Amino acid sequence: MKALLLIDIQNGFCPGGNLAVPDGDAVVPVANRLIREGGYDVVIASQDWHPSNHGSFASQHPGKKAFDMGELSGQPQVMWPDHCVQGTADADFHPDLDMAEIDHIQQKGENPAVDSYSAFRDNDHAALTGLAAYLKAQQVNELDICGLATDFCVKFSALDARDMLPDVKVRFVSDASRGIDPSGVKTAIDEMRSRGIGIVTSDEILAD
Ligand code: VGL
Ligand code: ZN
Repeated sequence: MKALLLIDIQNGFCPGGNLAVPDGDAVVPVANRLIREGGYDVVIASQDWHPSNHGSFASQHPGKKAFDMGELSGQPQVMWPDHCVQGTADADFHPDLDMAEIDHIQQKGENPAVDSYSAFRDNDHAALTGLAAYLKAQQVNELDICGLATDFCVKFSALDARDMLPDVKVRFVSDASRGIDPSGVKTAIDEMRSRGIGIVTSDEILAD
């Protein structure tokens, strides 16, 4: 079974959002083409879903400002602007994303004490979201991953898919993804490639 995993295509990561990724909304039409014409059996969307006191927010750390480095759950942590707070428009999926075709929504980042870049587990690897079990139950053996942001949630989700689902062929769809920092994007793609993740474009997928 072939699955498509759309990472965090939410208002918060698009222009006008609280943690806008440059050109983030450009992934929406590409994601919609993949959803409608990519031949997937299962389509999953992850949703960054933070309580308003989430520990990744600079606002929770006196003296810190957004994009400073700090610490959370004993690990170095980027201090993010408040973003994707549960129940706010910032946390909603982009209004043009074709949600009718989404089979499963995987929320993440609900524990205020730890961040969760990956759709599979928290950054400290202590708690699982349940997504790996869901994909196993669906007998998924091919997983394409794309969305926002390449250098954070997309990369960590792809690397966790590689680690947690060793029998699944994992690919990153580059033109259906955008990143926060250009040099971080390059490093992320190199890291994914070196870990056995395929790097493909939507045209290659749609031509199959
Ligand atoms: C993300 C930073 C904080 C992402 C989520 O979706 O890449 N990045 N929360
Ligand atoms: Zn977040």
